[in-house]
Amino acid sequence: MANEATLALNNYSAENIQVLEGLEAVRKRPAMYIGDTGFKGLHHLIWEVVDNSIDEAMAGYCDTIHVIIEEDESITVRDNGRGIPTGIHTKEKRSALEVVMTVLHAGGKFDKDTYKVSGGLHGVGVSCVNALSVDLRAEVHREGQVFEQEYKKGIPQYPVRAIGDASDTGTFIHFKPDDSIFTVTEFKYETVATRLRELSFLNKKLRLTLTDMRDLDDEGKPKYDEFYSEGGLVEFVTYLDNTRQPLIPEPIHMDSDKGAVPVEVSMMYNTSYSENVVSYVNNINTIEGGTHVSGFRAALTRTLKSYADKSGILAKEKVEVSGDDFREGLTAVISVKVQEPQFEGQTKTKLGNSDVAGAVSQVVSEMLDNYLNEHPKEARTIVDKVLLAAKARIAARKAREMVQRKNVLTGTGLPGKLADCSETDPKQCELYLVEGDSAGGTAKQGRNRAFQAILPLRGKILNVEKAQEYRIYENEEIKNMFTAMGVQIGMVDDERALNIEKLRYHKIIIMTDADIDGSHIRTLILTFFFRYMKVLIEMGYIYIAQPPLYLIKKGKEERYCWDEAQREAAVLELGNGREESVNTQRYKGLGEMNAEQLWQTTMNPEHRSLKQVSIESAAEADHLFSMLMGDEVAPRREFIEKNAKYARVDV
Ligand code: 0RA
Repeated sequence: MANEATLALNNYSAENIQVLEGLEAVRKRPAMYIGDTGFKGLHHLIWEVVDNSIDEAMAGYCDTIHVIIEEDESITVRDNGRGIPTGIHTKEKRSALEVVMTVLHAGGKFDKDTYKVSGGLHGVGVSCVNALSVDLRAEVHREGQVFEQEYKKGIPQYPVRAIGDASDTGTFIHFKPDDSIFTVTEFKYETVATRLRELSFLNKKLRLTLTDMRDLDDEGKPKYDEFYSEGGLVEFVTYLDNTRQPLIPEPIHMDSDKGAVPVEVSMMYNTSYSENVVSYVNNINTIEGGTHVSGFRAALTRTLKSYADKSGILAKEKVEVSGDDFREGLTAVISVKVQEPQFEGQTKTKLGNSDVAGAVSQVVSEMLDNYLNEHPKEARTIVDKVLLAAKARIAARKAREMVQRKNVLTGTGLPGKLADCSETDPKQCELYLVEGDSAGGTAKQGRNRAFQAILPLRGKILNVEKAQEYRIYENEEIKNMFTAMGVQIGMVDDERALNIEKLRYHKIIIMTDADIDGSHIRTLILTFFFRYMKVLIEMGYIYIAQPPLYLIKKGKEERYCWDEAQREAAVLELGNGREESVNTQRYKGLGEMNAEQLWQTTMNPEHRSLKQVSIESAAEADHLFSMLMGDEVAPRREFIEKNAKYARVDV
């Protein structure tokens, strides 16, 4: 880098020194700009480039965006917008294209009229992608001509040049991430597809395509998907709820771009007990919610309550209805566009702008009130559901108070089954959630008691997808998890919130058998974390232990293997490739290992491999869990059949 920078400096003017310093800052501290240099950061490069095209689409000039994963793990993004301007930028004295590609945050600066609101979570612009790519080529079709410029690690290789005629307009960016910066270099099709699907719902009538040149079929055709939504958020909630039973025939849609903040909300009621509100600011998923979600909730409660009051239903029933009750069985998508979003919270995905609450609340109050008045039958169904929820909630509160009071009475409040560790700094502490008392016993013997705690879970834990909230407080295994972890569910501003101030472990490791039952139990536990402790997943505290699948032995030599490739390598090494000359043990359960083996293979931080659970897309995860654990059998069967050969579900 230093060499290239000096070389290029010779023929660059003073302004460009700043540019090089900017690009160098990105290369020195990439994580500051794109979050991390692993899987997430790598994919962030695509989002950053696609975001620029989405801006062009939101401005009304682009209706198609193509994304191609090339065979060599480089990426092409192409749109049919106006094309990045190529003329000389008056202040910078060089092509605007070069400025956009090399100056941090230069994205749409010189076009005040462009309504620039998109931008990835970090919103750093395409120049960061350029700085972190060994090669990048930009091609612009504009004003009848084709222009191009190429860069290496962000440094232009020649001035922008015209190379031919064009009859269309658009921007084409092809980049190859620098593998000396990224620890992961392989793009994952499903991750890109999920995000493009989400973007198509959030930006109706925009066509997004994905092509994977690494994955050709028998006829040489690459894997391909097209994402297009005519109805936008209405189709999004319908998609999210397609595994649940609807309570009303159609989603309720609310939309307004009259005010300072464009607001779009689509909501549906189903017969389940869970609340699923997915929210976005400038196409970014706000996992922790924020002012737009508060505004929505306030308006929902106020409007439904006032309708129920007016219709006299509430007076008849003597239950005290709270905000939560209006959201049982609710699936909603909220999308707002905010000029200068402020993100706060534990994971910087909580909208802080206070004026947005009022804007959302106004739109929702007005349009929901209209809906209720025009649809008396549906309105009645919703209010009845709310009343049922209120009654169940009162039962839940009693159950919850019982649990929490009991903890106070027993002093430390720790469950008897927990074998705690001696270390008290949560950052150093690990909690293993282990399937079954017998494996739990082995883990207790094998662990390092200084920093590893063991909580055995007996058999199947409650399926929270099908249970009302109060039932989780009656479930022994779930209660034990709450108390062992030191977290509590309480109400903050009329919202159910998880208090993690006293969280006792920063690694919570799910350890189950490597068979069907084990994977079912793992999914049950993950569903519980997803529905009730999502923030722990978001903080990166939840892990899955990876016990080995095989032990290959010959004489005194032993090799543990975690996959088929390792098994073959071990057979080659110990048995010269002959299966019959080695002893192969296939581990089905943790119980087949003794304490020492379990420690060496699965618990010892020096040898073990842990899989960190992350939520790539909250909407997609909701869809997955409701399908895997919900009532409808058909979609689940279809999913399992489709994914059978992978026999693994990534969440
Ligand atoms: C600045 C100004 C204009 C368009 C763009 C940027 C633009 C950027 C990107 C990035 C990817 N695709 C893009 N398409 C357009 C407007 C220029 C005009 O007035 O014609």
